[in-house]
Amino acid sequence: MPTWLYGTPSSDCAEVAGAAGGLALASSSTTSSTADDGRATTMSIYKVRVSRLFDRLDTNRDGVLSPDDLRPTANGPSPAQVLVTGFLKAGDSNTDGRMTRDELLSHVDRAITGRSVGTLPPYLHDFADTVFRGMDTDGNGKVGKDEFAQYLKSGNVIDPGATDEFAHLDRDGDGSLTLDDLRAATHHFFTALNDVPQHWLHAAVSA
Ligand SMILES: [Ca+2]
Ligand SMILES: [Ca+2]
Ligand SMILES: [Ca+2]
Repeated sequence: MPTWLYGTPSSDCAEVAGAAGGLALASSSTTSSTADDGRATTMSIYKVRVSRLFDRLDTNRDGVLSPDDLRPTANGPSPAQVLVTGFLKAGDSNTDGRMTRDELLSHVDRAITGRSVGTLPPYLHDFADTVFRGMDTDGNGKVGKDEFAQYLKSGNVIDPGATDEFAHLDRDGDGSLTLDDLRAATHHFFTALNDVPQHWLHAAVSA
């Protein structure tokens, strides 16, 4: 029985895992659609998000995260490189250089769930920093709405309403995002038990 399923009768496990896999095939579907299948709700919403992230990062579709999923980049590590490298360093429990979905989900449970922003694993801060630098194209230390929209576009995120996430991420509502906003958004993505912005992160890992 996968360690990330708590209190679930073992007969449900395969179907819950199947629901997560199904999300991979319909990555543009909304989280709420999983509620159609009552069993899928036994997986916490943040794990559904992380499971989708796994599918996006597994670019060679072999069912594990490894260096083989990473494309070389010209200007320093990409957000996807920061994440996959961080996951492997911190959560590859059997140290075979590959991380399965279950290993990732149990790493999230062990090292991320229940932590504050300040005590997140350092690689998640590096991730937020890397995304922020990518968004702040004019380098003024803030991300404006146009920079945010351009970032989504460059990550091929064209879902209607994706740019509306800006208002949720801009916690003080002053029309620009700070690095702290991005760190908070990263924390929410991996821990929040409610629906939180995720298009920005999808753009980040496909850029
Ligand atoms: Ca892979
Ligand atoms: Ca800027
Ligand atoms: Ca702001």
